[in-house]
Amino acid sequence: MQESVARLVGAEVLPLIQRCFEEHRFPQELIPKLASLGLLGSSLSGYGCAGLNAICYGLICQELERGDSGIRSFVSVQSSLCMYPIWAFGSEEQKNRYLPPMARGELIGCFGLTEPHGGSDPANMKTHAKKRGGDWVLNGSKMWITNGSLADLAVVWAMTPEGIRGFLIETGTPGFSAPEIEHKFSLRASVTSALFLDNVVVPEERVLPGVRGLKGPLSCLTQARYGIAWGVIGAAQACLRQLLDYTATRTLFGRPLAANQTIQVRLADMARRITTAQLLALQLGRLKDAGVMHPAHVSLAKWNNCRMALDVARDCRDMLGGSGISAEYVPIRHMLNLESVITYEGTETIHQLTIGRELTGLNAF
Ligand code: TGC
Ligand code: FAD
Repeated sequence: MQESVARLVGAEVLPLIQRCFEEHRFPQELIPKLASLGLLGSSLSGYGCAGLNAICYGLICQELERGDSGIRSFVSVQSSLCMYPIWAFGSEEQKNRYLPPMARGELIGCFGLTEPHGGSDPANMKTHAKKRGGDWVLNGSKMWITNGSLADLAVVWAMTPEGIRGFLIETGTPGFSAPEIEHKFSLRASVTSALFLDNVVVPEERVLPGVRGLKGPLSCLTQARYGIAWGVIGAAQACLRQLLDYTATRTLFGRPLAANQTIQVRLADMARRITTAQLLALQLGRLKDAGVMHPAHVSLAKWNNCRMALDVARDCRDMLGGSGISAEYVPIRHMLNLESVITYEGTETIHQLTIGRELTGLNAF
């Protein structure tokens, strides 16, 4: 699976991604190719999904993010944030209606949790749903939503008198709009949007029956954060790979840059950090496959591996000198993307405080 995805990234992603990043465009033409390899909902079983184990899913994320974080984001959101809650908490009718076309890439999802007033504290949710006869009426807004403007289906979390619940909103529903957020300096090859809900009517059969409360969206985040912990390794690998070529061929002071001790120390340190991040992700995958992975394990890996990848990308950018600011070289694109990746799915501080709470038993949020 890893080799198949690596081939796809080499043949289909790398030739166009720099241009997409510059043009602020998500390459939608890749969706059928991602789907035909079974990469959408790959770790779910049944309903046209591939049923792969957690380590396979991780390796898929790693290879995709070697191409660009935006491509891995697309797959994460479709698989872990949209298909997973339908698979885990949906009715049979909802699963049959949505999962097979989502696995085929014919129906695209987005996940609306974050709100404009503060994404780190989703318990303080303002978007609300009120019962009207057999329907729900939703009002509110969501911010920074990946895939928002290209989605056919939005999984929106809203406060109800019964606590937070998940609503499946087909995006043509009157009162729903999803304008794209422009002028981003990060994840430019990914669609990010706001969602507005103005008296959106959702029938009861489009509410996820299997979960109530914040643990619904947080369980989805656990799945997606797991994929990120693997994915960022690919971004760091791509930076180091290019730096090895560059430092081998650039001659300064009469010798290859790579022949300097301080350069070799920095390269070696990157290999150390990438390898330990990969071992952490591998062990996390083993725990997940054994059914004993805890959200705090995921926080540790998301924090460590995003920090590792961002530091590696920045250091690679530096060792490329002036060339490091050019889009011709991958580190600056990965570095800019990783500024989002370290923020979304729980900022670094959120994951540090999660581990702090686990260690001390005291809630510092
Ligand atoms: P807290 O009291 O800790 O928990 C409430 C309930 O949820 C359960 N729980 C979890 N369940 C599953 N997975 C997890 N990771 C869980 N964490 C907590 C918990 O057991 C409890 O259940 P119950 O039955 O007792 O009710 O809640 P809190 O309000 O104290 O919040 C804790 C905190 C700060 C960690 C949480 O709010 C948080 O994670 N904040 C960060 C929000 C975040 O990450 N947002 C991401 C939005 S989506 C996104 O960024 C997508 S980007 C995708 C892409 O493009 O790739
Ligand atoms: P805030 O929560 O306002 O945080 C601001 C700062 O305060 C951060 O540094 C944070 O670490 C710090 N902070 C917060 N609380 C504390 C505390 N208790 N102690 C100390 N410091 C604290 N969301 C979705 O729902 N769906 C998506 O698909 C999605 N995609 C995204 C794509 C992109 C490109 C980006 C950038 C974001 C996306 N998000 C999405 C939103 C993302 O999850 C949030 O940006 C993130 O959770 C942080 O929320 P915030 O931006 O409101 O920052």
